[in-house]
Amino acid sequence: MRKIKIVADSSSDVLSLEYVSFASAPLKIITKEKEYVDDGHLDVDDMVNSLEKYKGKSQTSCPNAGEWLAAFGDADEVFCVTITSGLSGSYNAASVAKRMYEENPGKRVFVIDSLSTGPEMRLIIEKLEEYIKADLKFEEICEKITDYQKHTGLFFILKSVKNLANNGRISAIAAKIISIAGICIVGRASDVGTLETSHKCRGEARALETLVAELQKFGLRIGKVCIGHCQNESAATKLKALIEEKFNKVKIEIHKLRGLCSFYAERGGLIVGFEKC
Ligand code: X90
Repeated sequence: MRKIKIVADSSSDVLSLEYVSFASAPLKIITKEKEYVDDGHLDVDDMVNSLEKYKGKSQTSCPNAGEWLAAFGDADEVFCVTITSGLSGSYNAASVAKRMYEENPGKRVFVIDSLSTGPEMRLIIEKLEEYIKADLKFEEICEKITDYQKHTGLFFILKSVKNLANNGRISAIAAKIISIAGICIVGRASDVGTLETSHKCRGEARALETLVAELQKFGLRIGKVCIGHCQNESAATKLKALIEEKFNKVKIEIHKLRGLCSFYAERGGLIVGFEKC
């Protein structure tokens, strides 16, 4: 029996799977006072609340090659999903780990640069699980998942981009615009895996409507939507209702963002992965 495993960094918000062996390689959120490891033990709400009071510098770090290797365990075939290489070194580190791991005879690793994060990674992981359950061959899964990625996308609504700006992941100008109280930014993961901000909306209700219109414009029709939120269950529920009103065949799932995504999306933020035609 070949041992198959899905592995992802913790930006995927996935901690375990029902049918397939899974491991999460944690990113870390680091302040001068504390290091938060984004694993199953992290109290995300407590971290978000403490970081809001904390005035010093904070940063994040991705898993290194050794940590990725540990996550691969002893599997024969590994499907490894990373946060976008456009914003993180996670993909590079996983690629180094792949080369090392494949020096062992019979071991194979397919590293997938999600060009995205959170909920879109979850869609990719769930699709991999489906393929593995259907007993597809390694090569076939690699091909199919590469194609599936062309049919998924990611949007977000952010109320603050302080942590993104402080860590150089968004321009200082964009950060200034959004710092005006009550402004929400609606944007998406670009085709090269960077943040593309497209709308500034006054108030959450407008932002939600804008997001639904964008989802439609970018090809949401049927299929799955995955909504991750940082302490904003009410907006996630409203968004679900708005989407259901427009698209009656869409299957929507809501979850709480874990540590890495919560750090960057900040309180009130929503990240939405979707399948497009
Ligand atoms: O390597 C590291 O330290 C991790 C760096 C991650 C940087 C950005 C994470 C963004 C998360 C923000 C909204 C979604 C944006 C998607 C863009 C591709 C959440």
